[in-house]
Amino acid sequence: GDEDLDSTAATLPSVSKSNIECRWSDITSYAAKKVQSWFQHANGNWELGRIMSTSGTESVISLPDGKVLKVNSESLIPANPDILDGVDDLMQLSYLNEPSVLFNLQYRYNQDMIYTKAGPVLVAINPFKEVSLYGNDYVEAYKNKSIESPHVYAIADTAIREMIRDEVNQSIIISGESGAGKTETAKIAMQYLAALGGGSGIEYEILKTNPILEAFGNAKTLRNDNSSRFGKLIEIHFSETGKISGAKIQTFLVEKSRVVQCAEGERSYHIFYQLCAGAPRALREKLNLKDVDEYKYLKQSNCYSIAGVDDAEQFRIVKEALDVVHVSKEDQENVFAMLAAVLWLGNVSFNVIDNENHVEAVADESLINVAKLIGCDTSELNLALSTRKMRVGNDNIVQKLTLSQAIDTRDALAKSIYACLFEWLVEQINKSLAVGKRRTGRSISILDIYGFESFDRNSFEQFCINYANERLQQHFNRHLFKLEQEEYIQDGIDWAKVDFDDNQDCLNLFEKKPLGLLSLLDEESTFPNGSDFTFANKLKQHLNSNPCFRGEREKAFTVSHFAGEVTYDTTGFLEKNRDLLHLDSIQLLSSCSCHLPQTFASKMFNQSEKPVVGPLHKAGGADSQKLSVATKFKGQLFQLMQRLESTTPHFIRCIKPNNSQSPGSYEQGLVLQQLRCCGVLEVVRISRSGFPTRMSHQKFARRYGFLLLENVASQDPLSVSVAILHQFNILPEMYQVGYTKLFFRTGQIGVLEDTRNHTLHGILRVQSCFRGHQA
Ligand code: AOV
Ligand code: MG
Repeated sequence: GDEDLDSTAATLPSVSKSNIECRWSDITSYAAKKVQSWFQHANGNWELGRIMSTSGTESVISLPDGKVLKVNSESLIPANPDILDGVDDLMQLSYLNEPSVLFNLQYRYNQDMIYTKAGPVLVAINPFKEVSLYGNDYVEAYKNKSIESPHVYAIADTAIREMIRDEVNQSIIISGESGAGKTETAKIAMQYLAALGGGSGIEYEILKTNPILEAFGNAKTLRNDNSSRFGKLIEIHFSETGKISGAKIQTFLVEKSRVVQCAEGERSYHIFYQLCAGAPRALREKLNLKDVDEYKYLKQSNCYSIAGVDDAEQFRIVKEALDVVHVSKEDQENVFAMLAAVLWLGNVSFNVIDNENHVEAVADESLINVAKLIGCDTSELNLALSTRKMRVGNDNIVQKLTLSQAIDTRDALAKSIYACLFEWLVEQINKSLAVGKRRTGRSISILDIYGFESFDRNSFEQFCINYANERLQQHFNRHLFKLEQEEYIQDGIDWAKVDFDDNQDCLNLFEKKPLGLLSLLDEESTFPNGSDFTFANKLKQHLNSNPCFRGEREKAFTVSHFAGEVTYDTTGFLEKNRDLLHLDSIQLLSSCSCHLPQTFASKMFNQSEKPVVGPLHKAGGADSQKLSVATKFKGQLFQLMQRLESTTPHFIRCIKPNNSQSPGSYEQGLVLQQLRCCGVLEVVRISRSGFPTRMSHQKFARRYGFLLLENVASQDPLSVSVAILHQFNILPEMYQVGYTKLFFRTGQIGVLEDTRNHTLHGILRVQSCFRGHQA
């Protein structure tokens, strides 16, 4: 932030001509009375003040409440002139420092202008209330270009137009932290695409996937009442005439641990509560459904409802949506049976049967219900939950499980059933939305993926999520870098003068083979004796020299991400990465008489046959190992990046203005931290490291030409421009002269503008004096 002051200051003392020096001193005294500046309070908040005087390194500043403070001049950051208040593109600010950006966004937010551009990026600040910015009238207005202000609609509109004009696929990449508004933004974009590309009716189906996926993949968390617990890419296909012809959804890493465990005050997936509240009588009886508070999986977090949400009504909406995407009534009932089976599984309890703590399942209502719902005998279910078949030498033996092993087995089965159900649903939806034979290959993809996460305690989930964000950030950087580069090259500017930081080092830390985080994790996961502890030690041993890595005490390690340092606790890493479901459980599902468990079992079998590392794999048999979660995720991510690479991206960064999900509150510190994390300030930084202010030679000459001491009326705009630059002794590293434009570093134009204003004021004063004499 303080670079601005530095660069301004740098031009001041180097003026040599005495007549110009005189002007400069005028400016400083003028500035000393008038200049607005940002002052940071001890609590970190910024406030706009006026510099009263400056002497040496100290300045006196007056604040809006009348307080006058003596402060270190270096701590002050220049503010923009009032005329720039609330500009709709941050790039228009002559000072691009953090407080100026923060204030501009807040100024707009207070007037319900939640969208602002940061160059090519759209910033969206969650209003946490209904704002009247959407609907048919707005769609029409953006379509006809009768509104210019930044909006998701405008982004979606550009995407459609560029898709048709350039015949290139487009992507809308939405990021931001939990509760920032990604999912809502994605839906708003989908609405616009559906409105413009609708007609065939398929757009209606596409919109109906939202309530389904939200019911099965979203949950109430402490951060967001409707938090997506999976990443989603929806690819919407268009015909030559720009009409929607179909769509395809890909999901990433659904959080399955939530099915069996969730924190106090949070909920499991919405669909469980919806089913319990909304199932009609006949269905309730068939599935033996009880109220939510009778299920242990739902009871543990002490939270059953969401303010303002009617779960029974939502259930009706979900069923209707399932009809629309052609999931048959019979399949819907199968789905509900699986949900009930998961709930009942959580109630299955165990009795200790010997003094070695071995157990068997209690043959109560819950065990009977699970068996009935998935279609197996209670005795088979009991065996699958309380024993494990093992191969020792050439013998098959049956090992009894201890209480904690049995509970783990039960929970693993519940998690797997749910994850398979989710995957299966997405497949059904995709079948229904499938693009017909007449596909053109033109598409717009919308990515709604979990944002960077940094909590007090970070586990395997955050590790994967932040790795994904690191990849997306690189995509973001490289794209913006390329855009900038093209503009410089077009105007003949020396690109080498612009530095650019990449996050390749951090990505290498994750991806390098064999000594990267992911490889080492997989290696340790395949060792029978590997533990979270040995894993953490191995990381320290091999990666400590990596500047992006730091080993921590106990089982922790820290990664320097682009968005900040995150310390990960390796507890549970290996287990979550292996994600084993015992063969006994898979066999149980495959022997079930119901259709869905069988489908799930064959899915799991297929997955089990894939090797962790290609060539070492022995075909079939007991040696076959499942693809690790991290490796599978990395594969998905690479595929995603490849797909995105071939598209023209449009970036939307969602910002959460407060942590209480309440309207009207804008916490500066919170917003600032997100602006840094999601790369908005990075865009600004990239531009700042270049020459963000651009002005054509004509405009520059017109605006500042009158300040010249020599008469240059006869000269061409370029020569006039160069003469101005020389007269004001703007340092050569502060600007570049292009074929058509001048390129300036941040803040440079501000200096000239001050001079211009001052001179104009002077002229006005003289004129008014003159008029005074006349009168
Ligand atoms: P997220 O997708 O970014 O979080 P959501 O899109 O679910 O966040 O938004 C959270 C809540 O903010 C919504 O349920 C709305 O109440 C409100 N909201 C967001 N955008 C708008 C808007 N444009 N207008 C009105 N209200 C809005 V997470 O899925 O947790 O990362 O994993
Ligand atoms: Mg979401």
